[in-house]
Amino acid sequence: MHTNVVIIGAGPAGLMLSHLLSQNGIDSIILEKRSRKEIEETVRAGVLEQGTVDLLKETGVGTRIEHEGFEHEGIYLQFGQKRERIDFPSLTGGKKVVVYPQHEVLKDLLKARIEDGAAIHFEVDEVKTHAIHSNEPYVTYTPEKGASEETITCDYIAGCDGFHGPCRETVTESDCSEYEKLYDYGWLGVLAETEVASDELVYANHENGFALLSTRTPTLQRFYLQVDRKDDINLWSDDRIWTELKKRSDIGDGKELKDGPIVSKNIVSMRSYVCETMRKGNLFLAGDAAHIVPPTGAKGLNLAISDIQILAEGLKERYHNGSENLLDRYEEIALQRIWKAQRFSSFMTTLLHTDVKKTKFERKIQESEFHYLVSSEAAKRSLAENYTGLPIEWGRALAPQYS
Ligand code: RFL
Ligand code: PHB
Repeated sequence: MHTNVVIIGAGPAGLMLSHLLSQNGIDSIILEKRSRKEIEETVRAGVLEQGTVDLLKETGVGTRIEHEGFEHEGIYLQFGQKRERIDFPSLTGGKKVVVYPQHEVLKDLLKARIEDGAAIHFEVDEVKTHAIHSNEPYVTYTPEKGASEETITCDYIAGCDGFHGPCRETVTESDCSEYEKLYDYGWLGVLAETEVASDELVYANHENGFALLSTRTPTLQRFYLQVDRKDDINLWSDDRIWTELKKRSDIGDGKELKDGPIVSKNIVSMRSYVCETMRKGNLFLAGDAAHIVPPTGAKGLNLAISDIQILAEGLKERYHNGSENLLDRYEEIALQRIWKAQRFSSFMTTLLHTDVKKTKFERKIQESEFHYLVSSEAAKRSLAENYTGLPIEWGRALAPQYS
Protein backbone atom coordinates (compact mmCIF):
# COMPACT_ATOMS: atom_id res chain seq x y z
CA MET A 1 0.00 0.00 0.00
CA HIS A 2 1.13 3.55 -0.71
CA THR A 3 -0.46 6.89 0.14
CA ASN A 4 0.60 10.54 0.41
CA VAL A 5 0.06 10.86 4.16
CA VAL A 6 -0.42 8.13 6.77
CA ILE A 7 -2.43 9.59 9.65
CA ILE A 8 -2.15 7.81 12.99
CA GLY A 9 -5.24 8.40 15.13
CA ALA A 10 -8.87 9.16 14.27
CA GLY A 11 -9.50 11.82 16.91
CA PRO A 12 -10.38 15.42 16.03
CA ALA A 13 -6.84 16.08 14.68
CA GLY A 14 -6.55 12.95 12.50
CA LEU A 15 -10.06 13.10 11.06
CA MET A 16 -9.88 16.82 10.34
CA LEU A 17 -6.54 16.39 8.59
CA SER A 18 -7.88 13.59 6.43
CA HIS A 19 -10.94 15.72 5.64
CA LEU A 20 -8.95 18.84 4.65
CA LEU A 21 -6.45 16.81 2.61
CA SER A 22 -9.18 15.05 0.67
CA GLN A 23 -10.80 18.40 -0.13
CA ASN A 24 -7.47 19.34 -1.70
CA GLY A 25 -7.00 16.12 -3.66
CA ILE A 26 -4.34 14.68 -1.32
CA ASP A 27 -4.61 10.98 -0.37
CA SER A 28 -4.34 9.70 3.16
CA ILE A 29 -4.90 6.52 5.14
CA ILE A 30 -5.95 6.64 8.80
CA LEU A 31 -4.85 3.98 11.29
CA GLU A 32 -6.86 3.96 14.52
CA LYS A 33 -6.59 1.56 17.45
CA ARG A 34 -10.15 1.99 18.72
CA SER A 35 -13.44 0.90 17.15
CA ARG A 36 -15.72 3.41 15.42
CA LYS A 37 -18.31 2.80 18.16
CA GLU A 38 -15.86 3.62 20.95
CA ILE A 39 -14.73 6.81 19.20
CA GLU A 40 -18.33 7.90 18.72
CA GLU A 41 -19.23 7.26 22.36
CA THR A 42 -16.29 8.66 24.35
CA VAL A 43 -17.34 11.82 26.20
CA ARG A 44 -14.71 14.58 26.21
CA ALA A 45 -14.78 18.22 25.12
CA GLY A 46 -17.81 20.44 24.88
CA VAL A 47 -16.82 23.96 23.88
CA LEU A 48 -15.90 24.85 20.29
CA GLU A 49 -14.33 28.18 19.42
CA GLN A 50 -15.86 30.32 16.70
CA GLY A 51 -12.91 29.51 14.37
CA THR A 52 -13.38 25.75 14.83
CA VAL A 53 -17.09 26.02 14.09
CA ASP A 54 -16.45 28.24 11.06
CA LEU A 55 -13.95 25.74 9.65
CA LEU A 56 -16.35 22.82 10.13
CA LYS A 57 -19.11 24.77 8.40
CA GLU A 58 -16.92 26.08 5.56
CA THR A 59 -15.70 22.57 4.75
CA GLY A 60 -19.16 20.98 4.66
CA VAL A 61 -19.32 19.22 8.04
CA GLY A 62 -21.21 21.85 10.01
CA THR A 63 -24.85 21.07 9.24
CA ARG A 64 -25.61 19.32 12.53
CA ILE A 65 -23.68 21.87 14.58
CA GLU A 66 -25.82 24.56 12.98
CA HIS A 67 -29.02 22.83 14.14
CA GLU A 68 -27.94 21.02 17.31
CA GLY A 69 -25.08 23.12 18.73
CA PHE A 70 -25.88 25.70 21.39
CA GLU A 71 -24.44 29.14 20.73
CA HIS A 72 -23.21 30.73 23.96
CA GLU A 73 -22.54 34.45 24.09
CA GLY A 74 -20.80 34.44 27.45
CA ILE A 75 -19.73 32.57 30.57
CA TYR A 76 -20.18 33.18 34.28
CA LEU A 77 -17.19 33.39 36.60
CA GLN A 78 -17.95 32.82 40.26
CA PHE A 79 -15.81 33.43 43.32
CA GLY A 80 -17.40 32.40 46.60
CA GLN A 81 -21.02 33.44 46.14
CA LYS A 82 -20.29 36.32 43.72
CA ARG A 83 -21.15 35.39 40.13
CA GLU A 84 -20.29 37.72 37.22
CA ARG A 85 -20.96 37.38 33.49
CA ILE A 86 -18.45 37.94 30.69
CA ASP A 87 -20.25 38.95 27.49
CA PHE A 88 -18.31 37.75 24.42
CA PRO A 89 -19.93 39.57 21.46
CA SER A 90 -19.68 43.05 22.97
CA LEU A 91 -16.05 42.47 24.00
CA THR A 92 -14.79 40.76 20.84
CA GLY A 93 -16.69 42.40 17.98
CA GLY A 94 -19.34 39.69 17.76
CA LYS A 95 -17.59 36.39 18.59
CA LYS A 96 -19.34 33.49 20.34
CA VAL A 97 -18.59 29.85 21.21
CA VAL A 98 -20.71 26.77 20.53
CA VAL A 99 -21.41 23.99 23.00
CA TYR A 100 -21.40 20.80 20.91
CA PRO A 101 -19.85 17.55 22.18
CA GLN A 102 -16.53 16.33 20.78
CA HIS A 103 -17.97 12.88 19.96
CA GLU A 104 -20.65 14.54 17.82
CA VAL A 105 -17.92 16.41 15.89
CA LEU A 106 -16.22 13.03 15.41
CA LYS A 107 -19.48 11.45 14.20
CA ASP A 108 -19.88 14.25 11.63
CA LEU A 109 -16.28 13.94 10.40
CA LEU A 110 -16.40 10.12 10.29
CA LYS A 111 -19.66 10.15 8.34
CA ALA A 112 -18.25 12.61 5.80
CA ARG A 113 -14.98 10.70 5.42
CA ILE A 114 -16.63 7.30 5.10
CA GLU A 115 -19.22 8.56 2.58
CA ASP A 116 -16.29 9.97 0.65
CA GLY A 117 -14.69 6.51 0.50
CA ALA A 118 -11.82 7.32 2.86
CA ALA A 119 -9.46 4.54 3.98
CA ILE A 120 -9.87 4.36 7.76
CA HIS A 121 -8.63 1.21 9.46
CA PHE A 122 -10.17 0.82 12.92
CA GLU A 123 -9.00 -1.48 15.72
CA VAL A 124 -5.48 -1.81 14.35
CA ASP A 125 -2.60 -2.87 16.59
CA GLU A 126 1.18 -2.52 16.75
CA VAL A 127 1.39 0.75 14.77
CA LYS A 128 5.05 1.66 14.21
CA THR A 129 6.73 4.41 12.20
CA HIS A 130 9.91 3.73 10.21
CA ALA A 131 12.54 5.60 8.17
CA ILE A 132 11.09 8.99 9.16
CA HIS A 133 14.28 10.77 8.07
CA SER A 134 14.14 9.32 4.56
CA ASN A 135 12.02 10.32 1.55
CA GLU A 136 10.25 6.98 1.82
CA PRO A 137 8.97 6.71 5.36
CA TYR A 138 6.61 3.83 6.12
CA VAL A 139 4.27 2.61 8.78
CA THR A 140 3.70 -0.98 9.85
CA TYR A 141 0.68 -2.26 11.77
CA THR A 142 -1.43 -5.34 12.28
CA PRO A 143 -5.07 -5.09 11.15
CA GLU A 144 -6.05 -6.81 14.39
CA LYS A 145 -4.29 -8.29 17.41
CA GLY A 146 -2.17 -11.27 16.36
CA ALA A 147 -2.71 -10.79 12.59
CA SER A 148 0.25 -10.55 10.22
CA GLU A 149 1.91 -7.21 9.69
CA GLU A 150 0.94 -4.78 6.89
CA THR A 151 3.11 -1.97 5.51
CA ILE A 152 2.09 1.41 4.10
CA THR A 153 4.71 3.52 2.36
CA CYS A 154 4.11 7.26 2.20
CA ASP A 155 5.59 10.74 1.80
CA TYR A 156 4.65 11.99 5.27
CA ILE A 157 3.35 10.61 8.58
CA ALA A 158 0.99 12.65 10.76
CA GLY A 159 1.11 11.67 14.44
CA CYS A 160 -2.42 12.54 15.57
CA ASP A 161 -2.50 9.79 18.17
CA GLY A 162 -3.11 11.84 21.30
CA PHE A 163 -1.03 12.11 24.45
CA HIS A 164 -0.58 8.36 24.99
CA GLY A 165 0.07 7.38 21.36
CA PRO A 166 3.43 6.11 20.05
CA CYS A 167 4.38 9.02 17.73
CA ARG A 168 5.48 11.48 20.41
CA GLU A 169 7.80 8.85 21.86
CA THR A 170 9.48 8.54 18.45
CA VAL A 171 10.11 12.28 18.56
CA THR A 172 11.18 12.49 22.21
CA GLU A 173 13.51 9.48 22.22
CA SER A 174 16.20 11.69 20.63
CA ASP A 175 16.87 15.46 20.87
CA CYS A 176 13.71 17.50 21.47
CA SER A 177 12.43 20.28 23.71
CA GLU A 178 9.66 19.48 26.15
CA TYR A 179 7.95 21.58 28.83
CA GLU A 180 5.62 20.20 31.48
CA LYS A 181 3.65 21.08 34.58
CA LEU A 182 1.59 18.60 36.58
CA TYR A 183 -1.21 19.79 38.85
CA ASP A 184 -2.05 18.32 42.25
CA TYR A 185 -5.71 18.23 41.32
CA GLY A 186 -7.86 16.56 38.70
CA TRP A 187 -11.45 16.85 37.49
CA LEU A 188 -14.26 14.52 38.36
CA GLY A 189 -16.59 14.73 35.35
CA VAL A 190 -20.22 13.60 35.44
CA LEU A 191 -23.07 13.31 32.99
CA ALA A 192 -26.38 13.80 34.76
CA GLU A 193 -29.95 13.47 33.57
CA THR A 194 -31.41 16.72 34.76
CA GLU A 195 -32.46 20.11 33.47
CA VAL A 196 -29.99 22.80 32.28
CA ALA A 197 -28.39 24.36 35.38
CA SER A 198 -27.61 27.74 33.88
CA ASP A 199 -28.18 29.50 30.54
CA GLU A 200 -24.38 29.77 30.14
CA LEU A 201 -21.42 27.83 31.58
CA VAL A 202 -20.53 28.58 35.20
CA TYR A 203 -16.86 28.42 36.28
CA ALA A 204 -16.92 28.57 40.09
CA ASN A 205 -14.13 28.89 42.62
CA HIS A 206 -15.10 27.69 46.11
CA GLU A 207 -12.96 26.99 49.16
CA ASN A 208 -13.80 23.27 48.72
CA GLY A 209 -12.53 23.42 45.13
CA PHE A 210 -13.52 24.41 41.61
CA ALA A 211 -16.83 23.42 39.98
CA LEU A 212 -17.97 23.79 36.36
CA LEU A 213 -21.57 23.65 35.22
CA SER A 214 -21.80 22.82 31.53
CA THR A 215 -24.45 21.21 29.35
CA ARG A 216 -25.01 18.69 26.59
CA THR A 217 -28.75 18.69 25.80
CA PRO A 218 -31.82 20.18 27.53
CA THR A 219 -32.08 16.97 29.58
CA LEU A 220 -28.43 15.86 29.92
CA GLN A 221 -25.89 18.01 31.77
CA ARG A 222 -22.10 17.92 32.10
CA PHE A 223 -20.64 18.93 35.47
CA TYR A 224 -17.10 18.87 36.82
CA LEU A 225 -15.63 19.03 40.34
CA GLN A 226 -12.03 19.66 41.33
CA VAL A 227 -10.75 16.62 43.22
CA ASP A 228 -7.34 15.37 44.28
CA ARG A 229 -5.46 14.00 41.26
CA LYS A 230 -5.10 10.64 43.01
CA ASP A 231 -8.70 10.59 44.26
CA ASP A 232 -10.65 7.34 43.93
CA ILE A 233 -13.92 7.57 41.97
CA ASN A 234 -15.40 4.86 44.25
CA LEU A 235 -15.23 7.33 47.13
CA TRP A 236 -17.55 9.67 45.24
CA SER A 237 -21.12 8.48 45.72
CA ASP A 238 -23.80 10.28 43.71
CA ASP A 239 -24.98 11.95 46.94
CA ARG A 240 -21.51 13.26 47.69
CA ILE A 241 -21.19 14.61 44.12
CA TRP A 242 -24.54 16.44 44.29
CA THR A 243 -23.75 17.88 47.73
CA GLU A 244 -20.43 19.29 46.48
CA LEU A 245 -21.87 20.56 43.18
CA LYS A 246 -24.67 22.35 45.05
CA LYS A 247 -22.35 23.81 47.66
CA ARG A 248 -19.70 24.99 45.22
CA SER A 249 -22.14 26.61 42.76
CA ASP A 250 -24.42 28.20 45.38
CA ILE A 251 -24.86 31.97 45.04
CA GLY A 252 -27.16 32.37 48.02
CA ASP A 253 -30.26 33.07 45.93
CA GLY A 254 -32.19 30.16 47.43
CA LYS A 255 -32.21 28.31 44.07
CA GLU A 256 -30.61 24.88 44.31
CA LEU A 257 -29.07 22.89 41.48
CA LYS A 258 -31.63 20.25 40.44
CA ASP A 259 -30.23 16.75 40.85
CA GLY A 260 -31.05 13.61 38.86
CA PRO A 261 -29.54 10.26 37.87
CA ILE A 262 -25.79 10.36 37.23
CA VAL A 263 -25.18 8.24 34.13
CA SER A 264 -21.39 8.42 34.02
CA LYS A 265 -18.56 9.62 36.23
CA ASN A 266 -14.77 9.53 35.97
CA ILE A 267 -11.66 11.38 37.14
CA VAL A 268 -9.06 12.88 34.80
CA SER A 269 -5.71 14.27 35.91
CA MET A 270 -4.53 17.66 34.72
CA ARG A 271 -1.31 18.67 33.07
CA SER A 272 0.21 21.35 30.89
CA TYR A 273 2.68 19.98 28.35
CA VAL A 274 4.33 21.11 25.12
CA CYS A 275 6.69 19.18 22.88
CA GLU A 276 8.17 22.01 20.83
CA THR A 277 9.71 19.54 18.41
CA MET A 278 6.62 18.99 16.30
CA ARG A 279 8.46 17.70 13.25
CA LYS A 280 11.14 15.06 13.01
CA GLY A 281 12.12 14.21 9.46
CA ASN A 282 8.85 13.51 7.71
CA LEU A 283 6.88 12.79 10.89
CA PHE A 284 4.67 15.63 12.13
CA LEU A 285 2.94 15.77 15.53
CA ALA A 286 -0.41 17.53 15.89
CA GLY A 287 -3.01 18.00 18.64
CA ASP A 288 -2.70 16.22 21.99
CA ALA A 289 0.25 14.22 20.63
CA ALA A 290 2.27 17.45 20.85
CA HIS A 291 0.61 19.34 23.68
CA ILE A 292 -1.83 19.07 26.56
CA VAL A 293 -3.68 21.85 28.35
CA PRO A 294 -5.76 21.62 31.53
CA PRO A 295 -9.40 21.74 30.36
CA THR A 296 -10.27 24.94 32.27
CA GLY A 297 -9.78 27.10 29.17
CA ALA A 298 -11.63 24.67 26.84
CA LYS A 299 -8.71 24.78 24.42
CA GLY A 300 -7.46 21.21 23.68
CA LEU A 301 -9.70 20.24 20.78
CA ASN A 302 -9.60 23.74 19.37
CA LEU A 303 -5.80 23.71 19.39
CA ALA A 304 -5.78 20.31 17.68
CA ILE A 305 -7.91 21.81 14.90
CA SER A 306 -5.71 24.89 14.46
CA ASP A 307 -2.54 22.71 14.28
CA ILE A 308 -4.27 20.77 11.53
CA GLN A 309 -5.26 23.91 9.61
CA ILE A 310 -1.59 24.89 9.51
CA LEU A 311 -0.34 21.40 8.66
CA ALA A 312 -2.97 20.92 5.93
CA GLU A 313 -2.06 24.23 4.37
CA GLY A 314 1.63 23.23 4.37
CA LEU A 315 0.85 19.89 2.73
CA LYS A 316 -1.38 21.62 0.19
CA GLU A 317 1.47 23.94 -0.79
CA ARG A 318 3.81 20.95 -1.07
CA TYR A 319 1.49 18.89 -3.30
CA HIS A 320 0.09 21.78 -5.37
CA ASN A 321 3.20 23.94 -5.78
CA GLY A 322 6.05 21.57 -4.90
CA SER A 323 7.26 23.84 -2.09
CA GLU A 324 8.01 22.74 1.47
CA ASN A 325 8.40 26.34 2.69
CA LEU A 326 5.19 26.36 4.67
CA LEU A 327 5.70 22.79 5.99
CA ASP A 328 9.09 23.91 7.25
CA ARG A 329 7.35 26.66 9.21
CA TYR A 330 4.60 24.40 10.66
CA GLU A 331 6.20 24.22 14.11
CA GLU A 332 6.95 27.93 14.29
CA ILE A 333 3.42 29.01 13.26
CA ALA A 334 1.65 26.39 15.41
CA LEU A 335 3.71 27.09 18.54
CA GLN A 336 2.71 30.77 18.56
CA ARG A 337 -0.90 29.79 19.11
CA ILE A 338 -0.09 26.78 21.32
CA TRP A 339 1.85 28.86 23.86
CA LYS A 340 -0.89 31.50 23.97
CA ALA A 341 -3.46 28.77 24.65
CA GLN A 342 -1.12 27.31 27.29
CA ARG A 343 -0.86 30.72 28.93
CA PHE A 344 -4.64 31.18 28.94
CA SER A 345 -5.36 27.64 30.21
CA SER A 346 -2.81 28.06 32.98
CA PHE A 347 -4.28 31.46 33.90
CA MET A 348 -7.86 30.11 34.07
CA THR A 349 -6.71 27.07 36.06
CA THR A 350 -4.77 29.12 38.61
CA LEU A 351 -7.57 31.68 38.89
CA LEU A 352 -10.32 29.14 39.48
CA HIS A 353 -8.87 26.19 41.41
CA THR A 354 -8.36 26.00 45.14
CA ASP A 355 -4.82 25.05 45.98
CA VAL A 356 -4.34 24.03 49.61
CA LYS A 357 -0.64 24.78 49.26
CA LYS A 358 -1.38 28.49 48.63
CA THR A 359 -0.44 30.82 51.46
CA LYS A 360 -3.06 33.21 52.89
CA PHE A 361 -1.34 35.95 50.90
CA GLU A 362 -1.55 33.99 47.64
CA ARG A 363 -5.21 33.26 48.27
CA LYS A 364 -5.82 37.02 48.67
CA ILE A 365 -4.01 37.68 45.39
CA GLN A 366 -6.19 35.06 43.69
CA GLU A 367 -9.33 36.75 45.06
CA SER A 368 -8.09 40.12 43.92
CA GLU A 369 -7.35 38.70 40.45
CA PHE A 370 -11.02 37.71 40.23
CA HIS A 371 -12.25 41.13 41.40
CA TYR A 372 -9.94 42.90 38.96
CA LEU A 373 -11.06 40.67 36.12
CA VAL A 374 -14.78 41.23 36.57
CA SER A 375 -14.45 44.97 37.17
CA SER A 376 -12.03 45.86 34.36
CA GLU A 377 -13.24 46.18 30.77
CA ALA A 378 -9.67 45.54 29.54
CA ALA A 379 -9.29 42.34 31.59
CA LYS A 380 -12.71 41.07 30.52
CA ARG A 381 -11.89 41.79 26.88
CA SER A 382 -8.67 39.81 27.20
CA LEU A 383 -10.49 36.84 28.70
CA ALA A 384 -13.24 36.96 26.04
CA GLU A 385 -10.70 37.25 23.21
CA ASN A 386 -8.79 34.20 24.44
CA TYR A 387 -11.83 32.09 25.32
CA THR A 388 -13.50 32.60 21.93
CA GLY A 389 -10.16 31.84 20.21
CA LEU A 390 -7.12 33.74 19.00
CA PRO A 391 -6.34 33.84 15.27
CA ILE A 392 -3.58 31.76 13.70
CA GLU A 393 -0.58 34.04 13.13
CA TRP A 394 0.53 33.07 9.63
CA GLY A 395 3.26 35.72 9.56
CA ARG A 396 4.90 35.73 6.16
CA ALA A 397 2.68 32.91 4.94
CA LEU A 398 -0.65 33.46 3.23
CA ALA A 399 -3.86 32.86 5.16
CA PRO A 400 -5.56 29.71 3.85
CA GLN A 401 -8.64 29.69 1.66
CA TYR A 402 -10.81 26.64 2.08
CA SER A 403 -13.81 27.97 0.17
P1 RFL B 1 -7.32 12.39 20.73
O1 RFL B 1 -8.72 12.88 20.79
O2 RFL B 1 -6.73 11.81 21.96
O3 RFL B 1 -7.25 11.33 19.55
C1 RFL B 1 -6.14 10.49 19.39
C2 RFL B 1 -6.59 9.22 18.65
O4 RFL B 1 -5.44 8.41 18.43
C3 RFL B 1 -5.77 7.06 18.72
N1 RFL B 1 -4.54 6.32 19.07
C4 RFL B 1 -3.98 5.41 18.28
N2 RFL B 1 -4.30 4.97 17.05
C5 RFL B 1 -3.52 4.00 16.50
N3 RFL B 1 -2.46 3.46 17.16
C6 RFL B 1 -2.09 3.87 18.38
N4 RFL B 1 -1.06 3.31 19.01
C7 RFL B 1 -2.86 4.90 18.99
N5 RFL B 1 -2.82 5.53 20.18
C8 RFL B 1 -3.82 6.39 20.22
C9 RFL B 1 -6.75 7.20 19.90
O5 RFL B 1 -7.53 6.02 20.04
C10 RFL B 1 -7.57 8.41 19.48
O6 RFL B 1 -8.68 8.06 18.72
O7 RFL B 1 -6.31 13.54 20.25
P2 RFL B 1 -6.56 14.79 19.26
O8 RFL B 1 -7.16 14.34 17.96
O9 RFL B 1 -5.30 15.53 19.26
O10 RFL B 1 -7.70 15.68 19.96
C11 RFL B 1 -7.46 16.31 21.20
C12 RFL B 1 -8.78 16.46 21.98
O11 RFL B 1 -9.39 15.18 22.07
C13 RFL B 1 -8.54 17.03 23.38
O12 RFL B 1 -7.61 18.07 23.33
C14 RFL B 1 -9.85 17.56 24.01
O13 RFL B 1 -10.73 16.53 24.35
C15 RFL B 1 -9.53 18.40 25.26
N6 RFL B 1 -10.74 18.91 25.95
C16 RFL B 1 -11.39 20.04 25.52
N7 RFL B 1 -10.96 20.68 24.42
C17 RFL B 1 -11.65 21.76 23.95
O14 RFL B 1 -11.23 22.36 22.95
N8 RFL B 1 -12.82 22.19 24.55
C18 RFL B 1 -13.31 21.59 25.66
O15 RFL B 1 -14.38 21.97 26.14
C19 RFL B 1 -12.58 20.48 26.21
N9 RFL B 1 -13.03 19.83 27.30
C20 RFL B 1 -11.22 18.24 27.09
C21 RFL B 1 -12.37 18.73 27.76
C22 RFL B 1 -10.59 17.08 27.58
C23 RFL B 1 -11.06 16.46 28.71
N10 RFL B 1 -10.39 15.30 29.18
C24 RFL B 1 -10.99 14.03 29.04
C25 RFL B 1 -9.00 15.39 29.43
C26 RFL B 1 -12.85 18.11 28.89
C27 RFL B 1 -12.18 16.99 29.40
C28 RFL B 1 -12.69 16.36 30.66
C1 PHB C 1 -17.47 20.53 28.75
O1 PHB C 1 -18.65 20.86 28.55
O2 PHB C 1 -17.12 19.33 28.70
C2 PHB C 1 -16.45 21.56 29.09
C3 PHB C 1 -16.82 22.88 29.06
C4 PHB C 1 -15.88 23.86 29.38
C5 PHB C 1 -14.60 23.48 29.73
C6 PHB C 1 -14.23 22.15 29.73
C7 PHB C 1 -15.16 21.16 29.41
O3 PHB C 1 -13.70 24.44 30.05
